[in-house]
Amino acid sequence: MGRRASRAAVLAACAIGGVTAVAVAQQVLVTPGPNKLAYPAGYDKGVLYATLDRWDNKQYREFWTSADVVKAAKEGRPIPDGAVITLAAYAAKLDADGKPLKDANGRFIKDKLLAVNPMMKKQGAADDIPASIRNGDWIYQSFTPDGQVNDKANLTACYQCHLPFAKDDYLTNLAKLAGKFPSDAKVAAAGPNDVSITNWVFGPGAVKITAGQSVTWINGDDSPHQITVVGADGKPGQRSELMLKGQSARLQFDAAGNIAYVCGLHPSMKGTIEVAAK
Ligand code: HEC
Ligand SMILES: [Cu+2]
Repeated sequence: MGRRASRAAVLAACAIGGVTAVAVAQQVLVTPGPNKLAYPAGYDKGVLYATLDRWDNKQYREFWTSADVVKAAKEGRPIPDGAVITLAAYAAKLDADGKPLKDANGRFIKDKLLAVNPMMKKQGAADDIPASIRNGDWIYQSFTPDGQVNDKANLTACYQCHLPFAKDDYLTNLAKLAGKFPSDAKVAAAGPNDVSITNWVFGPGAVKITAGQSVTWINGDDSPHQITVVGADGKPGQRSELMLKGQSARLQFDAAGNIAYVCGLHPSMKGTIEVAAK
């Protein structure tokens, strides 16, 4: 992960965790260490249960795990103890203008491996993780492509970003693992105050409403999104529900003013709302 990626992670951590989480990020160093979560050698001999084109950072990502984990998710059982899920992040191949190239199916084409980021569920392994950010029995680690621990990775952000997904065993996409993910979702904006999210972009990026009205966002992406209003002080304010593909969320705005918002999970996604007085 480059410097930009880790800065984004810190930002997201702020957006997700609120003020207390920011304090935690600065004071507590979470170091599960390579001895607890070693490089998941041979991860790419397991099950590739999902791939993802990340339009926001021009990455192509693969998600790997073992057959028993997929089976448990499909049968609606808890993720088994010892489960390892690995995210392999690749740079997408770009054209001369820096735009991602697409294959015959319109998907990104993978270029260089950038990072191998596993998470492991193991009883006892997370006992030294601060309670404010603990994700049950899960621990996280980040490795460089050559299998070394990436000591520049912000592991605290892993915990903070996955924390809101507690009801899905801290997985951002349990539905994908269970094979229940909608392959297609209708996201055409229905009302004047609707914003569709397509390819990590808010459309339209700017909406105008009158005080007391609400805005509805509809997620058409394979990744979850969460609207997070940026307060006047730059700190995260009002937040929406998490939206998986095909899901929507609504926020009401009662005070006149100009509002800036980001996606709490992908802080490079930005939009604005102009709220006129009634
Ligand atoms: C900015 C928020 C954020 C941070 C920080 C973050 N993740 Fe995630 N993670 C996500 C999202 C969103 C997904 C869904 C796929 C995507 O968008 O790439 C995901 C997916 C994953 C998955 C696939 C399993 C699943 O369904 O959740 C693994 C494994 C994973 N992340 C590991 C890590 C590790 C290890 C770190 C820290 C080095 C980390 N993540 C940091 C948001 C985050
Ligand atoms: Cu997002």
